[in-house]
Amino acid sequence: MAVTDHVDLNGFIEGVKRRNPGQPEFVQAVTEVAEDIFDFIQDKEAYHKAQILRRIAEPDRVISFRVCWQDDKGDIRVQRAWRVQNNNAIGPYKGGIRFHPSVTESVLKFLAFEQTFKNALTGLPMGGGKGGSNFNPKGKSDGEVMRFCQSLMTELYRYVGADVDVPAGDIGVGAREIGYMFGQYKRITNEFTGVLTGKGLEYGGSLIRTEATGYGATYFLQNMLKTQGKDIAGHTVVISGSGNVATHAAEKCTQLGGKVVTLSDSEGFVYDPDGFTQEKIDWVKDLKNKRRGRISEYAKEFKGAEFHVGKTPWGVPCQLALPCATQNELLGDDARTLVGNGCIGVSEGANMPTNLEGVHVFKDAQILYAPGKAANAGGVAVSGLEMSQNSARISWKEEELQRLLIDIMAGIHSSCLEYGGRPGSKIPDYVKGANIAGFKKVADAMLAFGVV
Ligand code: NDP
Ligand code: 2IT
Repeated sequence: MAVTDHVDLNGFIEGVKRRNPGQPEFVQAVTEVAEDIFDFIQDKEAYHKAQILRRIAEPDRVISFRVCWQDDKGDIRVQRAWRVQNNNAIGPYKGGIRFHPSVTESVLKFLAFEQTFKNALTGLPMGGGKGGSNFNPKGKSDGEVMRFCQSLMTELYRYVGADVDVPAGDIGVGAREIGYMFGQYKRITNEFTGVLTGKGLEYGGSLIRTEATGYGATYFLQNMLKTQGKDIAGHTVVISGSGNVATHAAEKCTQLGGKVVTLSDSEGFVYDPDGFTQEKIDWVKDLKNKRRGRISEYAKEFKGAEFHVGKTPWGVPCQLALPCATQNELLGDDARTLVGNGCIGVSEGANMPTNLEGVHVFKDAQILYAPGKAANAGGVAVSGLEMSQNSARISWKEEELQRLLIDIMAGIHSSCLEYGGRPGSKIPDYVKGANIAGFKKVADAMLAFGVV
Protein backbone atom coordinates (compact mmCIF):
# COMPACT_ATOMS: atom_id res chain seq x y z
CA MET A 1 0.00 0.00 0.00
CA ALA A 2 1.36 3.44 -0.87
CA VAL A 3 1.91 5.74 2.10
CA THR A 4 -0.71 8.18 0.74
CA ASP A 5 -3.39 5.47 0.82
CA HIS A 6 -3.42 5.33 4.61
CA VAL A 7 -6.38 6.50 6.60
CA ASP A 8 -6.06 10.22 7.42
CA LEU A 9 -6.14 11.83 10.89
CA ASN A 10 -9.87 12.62 10.74
CA GLY A 11 -10.70 9.11 9.60
CA PHE A 12 -8.64 7.69 12.44
CA ILE A 13 -10.34 9.91 15.07
CA GLU A 14 -13.78 9.04 13.68
CA GLY A 15 -12.89 5.36 14.10
CA VAL A 16 -11.75 5.94 17.71
CA LYS A 17 -15.05 7.74 18.44
CA ARG A 18 -17.08 4.96 16.84
CA ARG A 19 -15.31 2.21 18.78
CA ASN A 20 -15.47 4.07 22.11
CA PRO A 21 -18.96 5.55 22.40
CA GLY A 22 -19.60 7.68 25.49
CA GLN A 23 -15.88 7.90 26.30
CA PRO A 24 -15.02 11.59 25.67
CA GLU A 25 -11.89 11.73 27.86
CA PHE A 26 -10.37 8.74 26.08
CA VAL A 27 -11.15 10.18 22.64
CA GLN A 28 -9.65 13.52 23.73
CA ALA A 29 -6.37 11.95 24.89
CA VAL A 30 -6.02 9.86 21.72
CA THR A 31 -6.80 12.89 19.52
CA GLU A 32 -4.13 15.01 21.18
CA VAL A 33 -1.50 12.33 20.59
CA ALA A 34 -2.67 11.39 17.09
CA GLU A 35 -2.41 15.00 15.87
CA ASP A 36 1.37 14.79 16.32
CA ILE A 37 1.93 11.12 15.51
CA PHE A 38 0.20 11.28 12.12
CA ASP A 39 2.69 13.90 11.02
CA PHE A 40 5.63 11.92 12.37
CA ILE A 41 4.71 8.58 10.78
CA GLN A 42 3.64 10.06 7.46
CA ASP A 43 6.75 8.73 5.70
CA LYS A 44 7.38 5.73 7.99
CA GLU A 45 5.75 2.75 6.33
CA ALA A 46 6.65 0.21 9.06
CA TYR A 47 4.48 1.96 11.68
CA HIS A 48 1.53 2.14 9.27
CA LYS A 49 1.84 -1.45 8.17
CA ALA A 50 1.91 -2.73 11.73
CA GLN A 51 -1.02 -0.43 12.73
CA ILE A 52 0.98 0.71 15.74
CA LEU A 53 -1.05 3.77 16.78
CA ARG A 54 -4.30 1.86 16.37
CA ARG A 55 -2.90 -0.89 18.62
CA ILE A 56 -1.63 1.49 21.34
CA ALA A 57 -5.06 3.14 21.37
CA GLU A 58 -6.75 -0.21 22.07
CA PRO A 59 -6.02 -1.33 25.66
CA ASP A 60 -4.52 -4.82 26.02
CA ARG A 61 -7.44 -5.44 28.39
CA VAL A 62 -9.94 -3.66 30.62
CA ILE A 63 -10.87 -5.51 33.79
CA SER A 64 -14.10 -4.39 35.40
CA PHE A 65 -15.34 -5.67 38.74
CA ARG A 66 -17.75 -5.15 41.62
CA VAL A 67 -16.47 -4.10 45.06
CA CYS A 68 -18.82 -4.66 48.01
CA TRP A 69 -18.06 -3.27 51.45
CA GLN A 70 -19.85 -2.52 54.68
CA ASP A 71 -20.07 1.03 56.02
CA ASP A 72 -19.95 2.00 59.70
CA LYS A 73 -23.73 1.80 59.99
CA GLY A 74 -23.67 -1.79 58.78
CA ASP A 75 -25.16 -0.98 55.39
CA ILE A 76 -23.85 -2.84 52.32
CA ARG A 77 -22.37 -0.59 49.67
CA VAL A 78 -21.58 -1.52 46.07
CA GLN A 79 -18.89 0.17 44.00
CA ARG A 80 -17.54 -0.36 40.52
CA ALA A 81 -13.79 -0.68 39.93
CA TRP A 82 -11.50 -1.20 36.94
CA ARG A 83 -7.93 -1.92 35.99
CA VAL A 84 -7.00 -0.82 32.49
CA GLN A 85 -3.86 -2.58 31.24
CA ASN A 86 -3.05 -0.48 28.21
CA ASN A 87 0.32 -1.65 26.94
CA ASN A 88 3.23 -3.72 28.31
CA ALA A 89 5.62 -3.55 25.34
CA ILE A 90 8.48 -2.07 27.36
CA GLY A 91 7.79 -3.35 30.88
CA PRO A 92 5.11 -4.47 33.34
CA TYR A 93 1.92 -2.39 33.35
CA LYS A 94 2.45 0.52 35.71
CA GLY A 95 0.21 3.35 36.86
CA GLY A 96 -1.83 4.68 39.72
CA ILE A 97 -5.21 3.87 41.25
CA ARG A 98 -7.78 6.66 41.58
CA PHE A 99 -10.69 6.80 44.05
CA HIS A 100 -13.14 9.53 43.07
CA PRO A 101 -16.88 9.60 42.27
CA SER A 102 -16.05 10.93 38.78
CA VAL A 103 -14.09 7.77 37.84
CA THR A 104 -15.45 6.01 34.75
CA GLU A 105 -14.01 3.54 32.27
CA SER A 106 -13.36 6.47 29.91
CA VAL A 107 -11.33 8.37 32.52
CA LEU A 108 -9.22 5.32 33.33
CA LYS A 109 -8.68 4.47 29.66
CA PHE A 110 -7.42 8.00 28.97
CA LEU A 111 -5.13 7.82 31.99
CA ALA A 112 -3.74 4.39 31.02
CA PHE A 113 -3.16 5.60 27.45
CA GLU A 114 -1.29 8.72 28.65
CA GLN A 115 0.67 6.63 31.14
CA THR A 116 2.02 4.45 28.33
CA PHE A 117 3.80 7.45 26.74
CA LYS A 118 4.78 9.01 30.06
CA ASN A 119 6.40 5.84 31.35
CA ALA A 120 8.33 5.43 28.10
CA LEU A 121 9.64 9.00 28.47
CA THR A 122 11.17 8.22 31.88
CA GLY A 123 13.59 5.81 30.18
CA LEU A 124 12.67 3.12 32.74
CA PRO A 125 11.16 -0.26 31.77
CA MET A 126 7.49 0.35 32.56
CA GLY A 127 4.37 -0.26 30.49
CA GLY A 128 1.16 1.74 30.94
CA GLY A 129 -1.86 0.99 33.12
CA LYS A 130 -4.33 2.71 35.41
CA GLY A 131 -7.05 1.66 37.80
CA GLY A 132 -9.63 3.06 40.11
CA SER A 133 -13.11 3.14 41.48
CA ASN A 134 -16.05 5.51 41.81
CA PHE A 135 -15.67 5.13 45.61
CA ASN A 136 -15.64 8.56 47.30
CA PRO A 137 -13.19 8.57 50.21
CA LYS A 138 -14.39 12.00 51.42
CA GLY A 139 -16.10 11.80 54.80
CA LYS A 140 -15.37 8.07 55.20
CA SER A 141 -13.80 6.74 58.41
CA ASP A 142 -10.44 4.96 58.39
CA GLY A 143 -12.31 1.69 58.99
CA GLU A 144 -14.55 2.24 55.97
CA VAL A 145 -11.58 3.07 53.74
CA MET A 146 -9.77 -0.03 55.01
CA ARG A 147 -12.70 -2.34 54.32
CA PHE A 148 -13.13 -0.88 50.86
CA CYS A 149 -9.41 -1.23 50.02
CA GLN A 150 -9.34 -4.81 51.27
CA SER A 151 -12.41 -5.73 49.28
CA LEU A 152 -10.97 -4.14 46.14
CA MET A 153 -7.67 -6.00 46.49
CA THR A 154 -9.49 -9.29 47.10
CA GLU A 155 -10.45 -9.10 43.43
CA LEU A 156 -7.56 -7.07 41.99
CA TYR A 157 -4.82 -9.39 43.33
CA ARG A 158 -5.51 -11.86 40.48
CA TYR A 159 -4.43 -9.33 37.85
CA VAL A 160 -1.43 -7.57 39.43
CA GLY A 161 2.06 -8.61 40.49
CA ALA A 162 5.61 -7.25 40.75
CA ASP A 163 6.40 -8.40 37.18
CA VAL A 164 2.86 -8.12 35.81
CA ASP A 165 1.19 -4.87 36.83
CA VAL A 166 2.30 -2.53 39.61
CA PRO A 167 -0.29 0.03 40.79
CA ALA A 168 0.41 3.13 42.90
CA GLY A 169 -1.50 6.19 44.16
CA ASP A 170 -3.39 8.90 42.32
CA ILE A 171 -6.34 11.15 43.28
CA GLY A 172 -7.85 9.90 46.54
CA VAL A 173 -5.19 7.21 46.98
CA GLY A 174 -2.22 8.04 49.20
CA ALA A 175 -0.09 6.35 51.85
CA ARG A 176 -3.10 5.17 53.90
CA GLU A 177 -4.84 3.44 50.99
CA ILE A 178 -1.61 1.91 49.62
CA GLY A 179 -0.94 0.48 53.09
CA TYR A 180 -4.37 -1.19 53.26
CA MET A 181 -4.09 -2.57 49.71
CA PHE A 182 -0.53 -3.86 50.20
CA GLY A 183 -1.50 -5.50 53.49
CA GLN A 184 -4.38 -7.34 51.82
CA TYR A 185 -2.27 -8.44 48.81
CA LYS A 186 0.40 -9.82 51.14
CA ARG A 187 -2.23 -11.59 53.23
CA ILE A 188 -3.92 -13.26 50.26
CA THR A 189 -0.79 -14.31 48.37
CA ASN A 190 1.54 -14.84 51.35
CA GLU A 191 4.18 -13.03 49.28
CA PHE A 192 6.16 -9.92 50.16
CA THR A 193 6.91 -8.38 46.76
CA GLY A 194 6.92 -4.92 45.24
CA VAL A 195 3.38 -5.21 43.91
CA LEU A 196 2.55 -1.57 44.68
CA THR A 197 4.65 1.58 44.82
CA GLY A 198 4.21 4.58 47.07
CA LYS A 199 4.57 2.22 50.03
CA GLY A 200 5.55 3.34 53.55
CA LEU A 201 9.29 3.47 54.18
CA GLU A 202 8.98 0.70 56.79
CA TYR A 203 7.74 -1.84 54.25
CA GLY A 204 9.65 -1.23 51.03
CA GLY A 205 8.74 2.32 50.06
CA SER A 206 11.24 4.69 48.51
CA LEU A 207 12.43 8.02 49.82
CA ILE A 208 11.14 11.04 47.84
CA ARG A 209 8.28 9.13 46.15
CA THR A 210 5.78 11.37 47.97
CA GLU A 211 7.47 14.55 46.77
CA ALA A 212 8.50 13.34 43.31
CA THR A 213 5.57 14.39 41.10
CA GLY A 214 5.32 18.00 42.31
CA TYR A 215 9.10 18.40 42.52
CA GLY A 216 9.53 16.87 39.06
CA ALA A 217 6.94 19.18 37.47
CA THR A 218 8.83 22.12 38.96
CA TYR A 219 12.18 20.84 37.68
CA PHE A 220 10.63 20.48 34.23
CA LEU A 221 9.45 24.10 34.39
CA GLN A 222 12.94 25.14 35.47
CA ASN A 223 14.46 23.26 32.51
CA MET A 224 12.09 24.96 30.07
CA LEU A 225 12.81 28.42 31.50
CA LYS A 226 16.55 27.77 31.33
CA THR A 227 16.36 27.39 27.53
CA GLN A 228 15.25 31.05 27.43
CA GLY A 229 17.79 32.26 30.01
CA LYS A 230 15.04 32.55 32.65
CA ASP A 231 14.37 31.10 36.09
CA ILE A 232 11.55 30.48 38.60
CA ALA A 233 13.03 32.95 41.10
CA GLY A 234 11.17 36.23 41.35
CA HIS A 235 8.12 35.03 39.40
CA THR A 236 4.52 34.78 40.56
CA VAL A 237 3.19 31.21 40.38
CA VAL A 238 -0.43 30.06 40.24
CA ILE A 239 -1.14 26.45 41.26
CA SER A 240 -4.43 24.53 41.27
CA GLY A 241 -5.20 21.59 43.55
CA SER A 242 -4.12 21.15 47.16
CA GLY A 243 -3.26 17.46 47.24
CA ASN A 244 -0.02 15.56 46.90
CA VAL A 245 1.10 17.05 43.57
CA ALA A 246 0.00 20.65 44.24
CA THR A 247 1.55 20.96 47.71
CA HIS A 248 4.90 19.55 46.58
CA ALA A 249 4.96 21.72 43.47
CA ALA A 250 4.27 24.71 45.74
CA GLU A 251 7.05 23.61 48.08
CA LYS A 252 9.68 23.27 45.34
CA CYS A 253 8.65 26.50 43.56
CA THR A 254 8.93 28.34 46.89
CA GLN A 255 12.35 26.78 47.60
CA LEU A 256 13.51 27.99 44.18
CA GLY A 257 12.44 31.57 44.90
CA GLY A 258 9.03 31.62 43.19
CA LYS A 259 6.06 33.32 44.84
CA VAL A 260 3.16 30.86 44.90
CA VAL A 261 -0.13 32.72 45.41
CA THR A 262 -2.91 30.14 44.92
CA LEU A 263 -4.02 26.60 45.75
CA SER A 264 -7.48 25.12 45.16
CA ASP A 265 -9.85 22.21 45.52
CA SER A 266 -13.16 21.28 43.94
CA GLU A 267 -14.94 23.98 45.99
CA GLY A 268 -12.83 26.97 44.93
CA PHE A 269 -9.38 28.54 45.27
CA VAL A 270 -7.44 30.45 47.93
CA TYR A 271 -5.45 33.52 46.96
CA ASP A 272 -2.66 34.55 49.31
CA PRO A 273 -1.12 37.83 48.10
CA ASP A 274 1.81 37.39 50.52
CA GLY A 275 2.68 34.01 48.98
CA PHE A 276 2.82 30.53 50.53
CA THR A 277 5.75 29.99 52.87
CA GLN A 278 7.03 26.52 53.87
CA GLU A 279 5.16 26.91 57.15
CA LYS A 280 1.89 27.61 55.34
CA ILE A 281 2.46 24.69 52.93
CA ASP A 282 3.09 22.38 55.91
CA TRP A 283 -0.20 23.60 57.37
CA VAL A 284 -1.99 22.69 54.11
CA LYS A 285 -0.35 19.23 54.02
CA ASP A 286 -1.53 18.60 57.57
CA LEU A 287 -5.01 19.90 56.71
CA LYS A 288 -5.29 17.56 53.71
CA ASN A 289 -3.50 14.43 54.95
CA LYS A 290 -4.36 14.33 58.65
CA ARG A 291 -7.43 16.46 59.26
CA ARG A 292 -8.79 15.75 55.77
CA GLY A 293 -10.19 19.28 55.61
CA ARG A 294 -11.01 21.76 52.83
CA ILE A 295 -8.75 24.47 51.36
CA SER A 296 -11.35 27.16 52.26
CA GLU A 297 -10.13 26.77 55.87
CA TYR A 298 -6.81 28.33 54.81
CA ALA A 299 -8.45 31.75 54.41
CA LYS A 300 -9.74 31.55 57.99
CA GLU A 301 -6.29 30.65 59.32
CA PHE A 302 -4.05 33.11 57.46
CA LYS A 303 -4.69 36.87 57.46
CA GLY A 304 -4.87 38.51 54.06
CA ALA A 305 -5.80 35.30 52.23
CA GLU A 306 -9.10 35.14 50.32
CA PHE A 307 -11.26 32.16 49.35
CA HIS A 308 -13.06 32.36 45.98
CA VAL A 309 -16.00 29.96 46.03
CA GLY A 310 -16.62 27.86 42.92
CA LYS A 311 -13.79 29.46 40.92
CA THR A 312 -10.54 28.22 39.39
CA PRO A 313 -7.36 30.29 39.90
CA TRP A 314 -6.50 30.99 36.24
CA GLY A 315 -7.66 34.62 36.38
CA VAL A 316 -4.97 35.54 38.93
CA PRO A 317 -2.15 37.33 37.06
CA CYS A 318 1.05 35.26 37.02
CA GLN A 319 4.10 34.41 34.94
CA LEU A 320 4.04 30.69 35.74
CA ALA A 321 1.17 28.21 36.17
CA LEU A 322 1.02 24.61 37.36
CA PRO A 323 -2.38 22.90 37.02
CA CYS A 324 -2.19 20.10 39.60
CA ALA A 325 -5.81 19.05 40.33
CA THR A 326 -7.56 17.04 37.62
CA GLN A 327 -8.42 16.61 33.92
CA ASN A 328 -10.09 19.41 31.96
CA GLU A 329 -9.74 21.98 34.73
CA LEU A 330 -8.18 24.57 32.38
CA LEU A 331 -10.31 25.46 29.36
CA GLY A 332 -9.71 27.50 26.21
CA ASP A 333 -10.80 30.78 27.82
CA ASP A 334 -8.63 30.12 30.88
CA ALA A 335 -5.64 29.55 28.58
CA ARG A 336 -6.38 32.84 26.77
CA THR A 337 -6.64 34.64 30.14
CA LEU A 338 -3.29 33.23 31.29
CA VAL A 339 -1.55 34.18 28.03
CA GLY A 340 -3.20 37.63 28.09
CA ASN A 341 -1.96 38.21 31.65
CA GLY A 342 1.62 37.53 30.59
CA CYS A 343 2.05 33.90 31.62
CA ILE A 344 5.25 32.53 30.04
CA GLY A 345 5.36 28.96 31.38
CA VAL A 346 2.83 26.21 32.12
CA SER A 347 3.86 22.85 33.58
CA GLU A 348 1.11 20.26 34.03
CA GLY A 349 1.31 18.41 37.35
CA ALA A 350 -2.09 16.85 36.67
CA ASN A 351 -2.97 14.49 33.81
CA MET A 352 -4.63 16.27 30.86
CA PRO A 353 -5.68 19.32 32.93
CA THR A 354 -5.89 21.47 29.78
CA ASN A 355 -8.67 20.70 27.31
CA LEU A 356 -7.91 20.41 23.58
CA GLU A 357 -8.88 24.03 22.89
CA GLY A 358 -6.57 25.22 25.69
CA VAL A 359 -3.72 23.08 24.34
CA HIS A 360 -4.06 24.80 20.97
CA VAL A 361 -4.15 28.25 22.62
CA PHE A 362 -0.84 27.52 24.40
CA LYS A 363 0.70 25.99 21.26
CA ASP A 364 -0.35 28.94 19.07
CA ALA A 365 0.84 31.52 21.62
CA GLN A 366 4.21 29.73 21.66
CA ILE A 367 4.65 29.91 25.40
CA LEU A 368 6.66 27.27 27.29
CA TYR A 369 3.98 24.62 27.75
CA ALA A 370 4.74 21.15 29.12
CA PRO A 371 2.03 18.46 28.86
CA GLY A 372 1.41 16.21 31.85
CA LYS A 373 2.94 13.12 30.25
CA ALA A 374 6.32 14.90 30.32
CA ALA A 375 6.00 17.28 33.26
CA ASN A 376 4.45 14.97 35.86
CA ALA A 377 6.53 11.88 35.04
CA GLY A 378 8.70 12.36 38.14
CA GLY A 379 6.21 10.46 40.28
CA VAL A 380 6.12 7.33 38.20
CA ALA A 381 9.88 7.62 37.63
CA VAL A 382 10.53 7.34 41.36
CA SER A 383 7.97 4.52 41.43
CA GLY A 384 10.21 2.80 38.87
CA LEU A 385 13.16 3.36 41.18
CA GLU A 386 11.10 1.91 44.05
CA MET A 387 10.54 -1.22 41.92
CA SER A 388 14.29 -1.51 41.31
CA GLN A 389 15.07 -1.12 45.00
CA ASN A 390 12.45 -3.77 45.89
CA SER A 391 13.82 -6.23 43.32
CA ALA A 392 17.35 -5.76 44.61
CA ARG A 393 16.15 -5.68 48.25
CA ILE A 394 18.03 -2.47 48.96
CA SER A 395 17.18 1.15 49.80
CA TRP A 396 18.95 4.04 48.12
CA LYS A 397 19.86 7.19 49.99
CA GLU A 398 17.91 10.39 49.60
CA GLU A 399 20.72 12.31 47.85
CA GLU A 400 21.04 9.55 45.26
CA LEU A 401 17.30 9.53 44.57
CA GLN A 402 17.15 13.34 44.38
CA ARG A 403 19.96 13.23 41.82
CA LEU A 404 18.22 10.52 39.78
CA LEU A 405 14.93 12.47 39.75
CA ILE A 406 16.67 15.62 38.54
CA ASP A 407 18.53 13.59 35.87
CA ILE A 408 15.38 11.83 34.67
CA MET A 409 13.44 15.11 34.36
CA ALA A 410 16.36 16.65 32.44
CA GLY A 411 16.41 13.56 30.19
CA ILE A 412 12.68 13.91 29.43
CA HIS A 413 13.22 17.59 28.66
CA SER A 414 16.00 16.68 26.22
CA SER A 415 13.80 14.06 24.53
CA CYS A 416 11.10 16.70 24.06
CA LEU A 417 13.65 19.05 22.48
CA GLU A 418 14.84 16.28 20.16
CA TYR A 419 11.39 15.80 18.60
CA GLY A 420 9.66 19.10 19.41
CA GLY A 421 11.61 21.59 17.35
CA ARG A 422 9.57 24.34 15.67
CA PRO A 423 11.08 25.71 12.49
CA GLY A 424 11.76 29.43 12.88
CA SER A 425 10.93 29.55 16.60
CA LYS A 426 13.10 29.37 19.69
CA ILE A 427 10.19 27.98 21.73
CA PRO A 428 9.89 24.20 21.21
CA ASP A 429 6.57 22.37 20.89
CA TYR A 430 6.83 20.22 24.03
CA VAL A 431 3.51 18.48 23.30
CA LYS A 432 4.78 17.22 19.98
CA GLY A 433 8.18 16.38 21.45
CA ALA A 434 6.70 14.32 24.30
CA ASN A 435 4.19 12.52 22.08
CA ILE A 436 6.75 11.51 19.48
CA ALA A 437 9.54 10.53 21.90
CA GLY A 438 7.13 8.42 24.00
CA PHE A 439 5.50 6.85 20.94
CA LYS A 440 8.78 5.95 19.26
CA LYS A 441 10.09 3.84 22.12
CA VAL A 442 6.86 1.87 22.58
CA ALA A 443 6.32 1.54 18.82
CA ASP A 444 9.81 0.20 18.14
CA ALA A 445 9.40 -2.44 20.87
CA MET A 446 6.04 -3.44 19.37
CA LEU A 447 7.58 -3.76 15.90
CA ALA A 448 10.14 -6.17 17.35
CA PHE A 449 7.36 -8.46 18.62
CA GLY A 450 5.52 -8.84 15.32
CA VAL A 451 1.76 -9.12 15.34
CA VAL A 452 0.67 -9.63 18.97
P1 NDP B 1 -4.86 14.22 45.57
O1 NDP B 1 -6.03 13.36 45.84
O2 NDP B 1 -3.75 14.27 46.55
O3 NDP B 1 -5.34 15.72 45.30
C1 NDP B 1 -6.24 16.01 44.28
C2 NDP B 1 -6.53 17.49 44.29
O4 NDP B 1 -7.24 17.82 43.13
C3 NDP B 1 -7.39 17.90 45.46
O5 NDP B 1 -7.08 19.21 45.83
C4 NDP B 1 -8.78 17.78 44.86
O6 NDP B 1 -9.76 18.58 45.50
C5 NDP B 1 -8.54 18.28 43.47
N1 NDP B 1 -9.55 17.67 42.59
C6 NDP B 1 -9.75 16.35 42.37
N2 NDP B 1 -10.78 16.15 41.54
C7 NDP B 1 -11.24 17.38 41.25
C8 NDP B 1 -12.28 17.85 40.43
N3 NDP B 1 -13.09 16.99 39.75
N4 NDP B 1 -12.44 19.19 40.33
C9 NDP B 1 -11.62 20.07 41.01
N5 NDP B 1 -10.63 19.66 41.81
C10 NDP B 1 -10.43 18.36 41.92
O7 NDP B 1 -4.32 13.76 44.13
P2 NDP B 1 -2.89 14.02 43.47
O8 NDP B 1 -2.33 15.31 43.93
O9 NDP B 1 -2.10 12.78 43.62
O10 NDP B 1 -3.30 14.13 41.93
C11 NDP B 1 -3.57 15.36 41.27
C12 NDP B 1 -3.37 15.21 39.78
O11 NDP B 1 -2.02 14.81 39.52
C13 NDP B 1 -4.23 14.14 39.10
O12 NDP B 1 -4.52 14.56 37.78
C14 NDP B 1 -3.30 12.93 39.04
O13 NDP B 1 -3.68 12.03 38.01
C15 NDP B 1 -2.00 13.63 38.73
N6 NDP B 1 -0.79 12.87 39.03
C16 NDP B 1 -0.55 12.37 40.26
C17 NDP B 1 0.62 11.69 40.53
C18 NDP B 1 0.98 11.22 41.88
O14 NDP B 1 2.11 10.75 42.06
N7 NDP B 1 0.13 11.32 42.89
C19 NDP B 1 1.61 11.44 39.45
C20 NDP B 1 1.29 12.07 38.21
C21 NDP B 1 0.13 12.74 38.01
P3 NDP B 1 -10.94 17.88 46.33
O15 NDP B 1 -10.33 17.48 47.62
O16 NDP B 1 -11.99 18.94 46.47
O17 NDP B 1 -11.41 16.70 45.51
O1 2IT C 1 -0.34 9.55 36.87
C1 2IT C 1 0.67 9.04 37.39
O2 2IT C 1 1.76 9.02 36.81
C2 2IT C 1 0.55 8.48 38.75
N1 2IT C 1 -0.51 8.58 39.35
C3 2IT C 1 1.71 7.77 39.37
C4 2IT C 1 1.82 6.37 38.85
C5 2IT C 1 2.83 5.51 39.53
O3 2IT C 1 2.82 4.31 39.20
O4 2IT C 1 3.62 5.97 40.36
